[in-house]
Amino acid sequence: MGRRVVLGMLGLGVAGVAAGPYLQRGVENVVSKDPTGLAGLLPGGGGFRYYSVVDSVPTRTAENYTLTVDGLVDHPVTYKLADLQAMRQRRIVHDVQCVTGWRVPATPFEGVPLADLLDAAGVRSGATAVRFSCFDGSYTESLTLDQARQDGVLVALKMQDAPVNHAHGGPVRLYVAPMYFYKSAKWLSGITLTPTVQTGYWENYGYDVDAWVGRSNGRDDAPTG
Ligand SMILES: Nc1nc2c(c(=O)[nH]1)N[C@H]1C(S)=C(S)[C@@H](COP(=O)(O)O)O[C@H]1N2
Ligand SMILES: [Mo]
Repeated sequence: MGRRVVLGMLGLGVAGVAAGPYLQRGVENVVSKDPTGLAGLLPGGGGFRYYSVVDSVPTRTAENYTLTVDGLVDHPVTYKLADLQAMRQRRIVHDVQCVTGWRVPATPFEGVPLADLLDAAGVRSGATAVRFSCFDGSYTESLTLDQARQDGVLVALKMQDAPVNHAHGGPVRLYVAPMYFYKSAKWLSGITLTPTVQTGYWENYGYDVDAWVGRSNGRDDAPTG
């Protein structure tokens, strides 16, 4: 279901959505097993909320998905899905926490540690940060190189022990376990090593670049749910 349709059903304007993840609260579509999606329209339903900053995102499959690692690296490379599947996989079980306050406890994510992809590319000495781009054509994110090398950072191929589905950013999304979920870029298509941090989509609207859960965004006491 497209965002406009959801908004229309709720009788809300588009302006509120454009303002940011806080204000999306209540108009997000929960991605649930309900094929109609209608259960997800109930605010505070407890599950994941669906976020996209664009109205529609192309579908990518094993046949046409690619992930490029470039920028300040010795060996720029473009992976297909099968290449990523053939690499060492790591499974993490951690709470998902959105900056708006909703949380999904103990969610398994599985994929390639970002550190492994950085090592394979050979990070050059001038790089201090990583920029992520997405095949939705709009969303971007960033991490410092130190953050990117942390254990809890995966190029995730699985979520809840199943392939990451399209709504959740499949076939490949970023997962940054220790940070608010806006760092976990969906529909990941590019990893670029940069000389300095290039702020991401929501960060350009004032959200913290260092988005540690519980230590940023002034929402540390936000109620969950
Ligand atoms: N490409 C892309 N990635 C994104 C977003 C987005 O709008 N576009 N939203 C972010 C935010 S604010 C959240 S809370 C999560 C939501 O992930 P979900 O839709 O799988 O629940 O994705 C993050 N990654
Ligand atoms: Mo979010």
